[in-house]
Amino acid sequence: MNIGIVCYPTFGGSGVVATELAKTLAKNGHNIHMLSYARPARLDTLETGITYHEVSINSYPLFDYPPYALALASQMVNLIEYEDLDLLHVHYALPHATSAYLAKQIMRERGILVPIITTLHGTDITLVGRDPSYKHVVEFSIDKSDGVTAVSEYLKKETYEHFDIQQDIRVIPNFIDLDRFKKSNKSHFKKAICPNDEKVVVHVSNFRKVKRVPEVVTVFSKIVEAGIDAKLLLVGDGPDRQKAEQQCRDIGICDKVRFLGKLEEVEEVLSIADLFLIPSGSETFGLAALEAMSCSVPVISSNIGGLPEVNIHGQTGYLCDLDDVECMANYGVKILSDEKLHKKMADNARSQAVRFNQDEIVKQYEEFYEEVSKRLKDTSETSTAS
Ligand code: GMT
Repeated sequence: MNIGIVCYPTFGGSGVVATELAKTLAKNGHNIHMLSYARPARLDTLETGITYHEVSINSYPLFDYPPYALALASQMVNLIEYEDLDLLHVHYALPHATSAYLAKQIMRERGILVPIITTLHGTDITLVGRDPSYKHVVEFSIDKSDGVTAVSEYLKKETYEHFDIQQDIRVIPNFIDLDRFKKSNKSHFKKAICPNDEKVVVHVSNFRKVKRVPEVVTVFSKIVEAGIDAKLLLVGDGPDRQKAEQQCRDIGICDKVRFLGKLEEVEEVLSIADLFLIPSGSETFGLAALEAMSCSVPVISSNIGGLPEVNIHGQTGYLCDLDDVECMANYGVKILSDEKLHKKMADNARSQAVRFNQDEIVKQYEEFYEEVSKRLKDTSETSTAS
């Protein structure tokens, strides 16, 4: 199939999922056209089977806010027409589903019918999408998509609860490349970071408030206070970094905490990790937790959103109530001080990650593409005949 994939390019969930999906679809023989306002972080320049198209937005003195959604729709029209797209798959509803709806209507006027699939990821439903300034348009655009997927059962439920949507939402969970994200021997790296064989606690995020990075530091300091000799590696960057740095100075644990910044090869850090912390205040899936689990790292997370669908309490790690740092620290100490328990949870974490095997989940997308395309074709033939 000729498939258009639209996403945000930044580090972070939906862009990563869209890009990994594009790569696997290309590997499976599809012809992929990716559309974004910048090259997606995980998309290499010479990726076989994928052509990258950039949305260009012309500014004009009248535009305090350049109309990105319109530029995107126009570029979608170009792709559908000149690249002969069979289907357009947009990731994150806002404004991608709206631009896609507009592009589809323009193409319909020209006698071409292209199915639109929207994948809901996170704050497009749980936060910004339901803001009164966007809600009506988001609701309408999702409902007008020909197929809608959500990355977890939780997100599907949230969508129905907060939007008046008649569409059937298919849950297709996020997935993981098990060959890339697996524990590998990084003893030189471990030795450099932990010369005294300290335990390694890791957190990976974009350091937005919702990720609760200061809580990660608090939990870690409590683990150390309880007598565990450990180091904390923080991967990523964002608004809460300075706050977390100051907190380390205040508590006096700077020598135990390393801020590694944004990294491409997260799996190298995860390979030396003994524990992963993700105390987020909102998380529809928690791709970062899945990446850790795939590298055989037990996870301690908050018990919110889609996290319980990924991290299984008492098996792959532990879940604690939101903001319960005592609970997270106690479980941290428990895992890090009991080798047998750690080994069992590490093995379980990898087995659980196997359930999200990239090849299997991408197959679900391909089947959904076929199903939605057929449904749209059948409906349009019926309405033409009557
Ligand atoms: O919605 C966001 O805040 C960012 C979002 C994204 O689209 O980059 O992340 C969401 O999508 C990821 C991929 O599906 C999920 O793994 C994350 O849990 C989810 N983030 C939130 O719900 C905060």
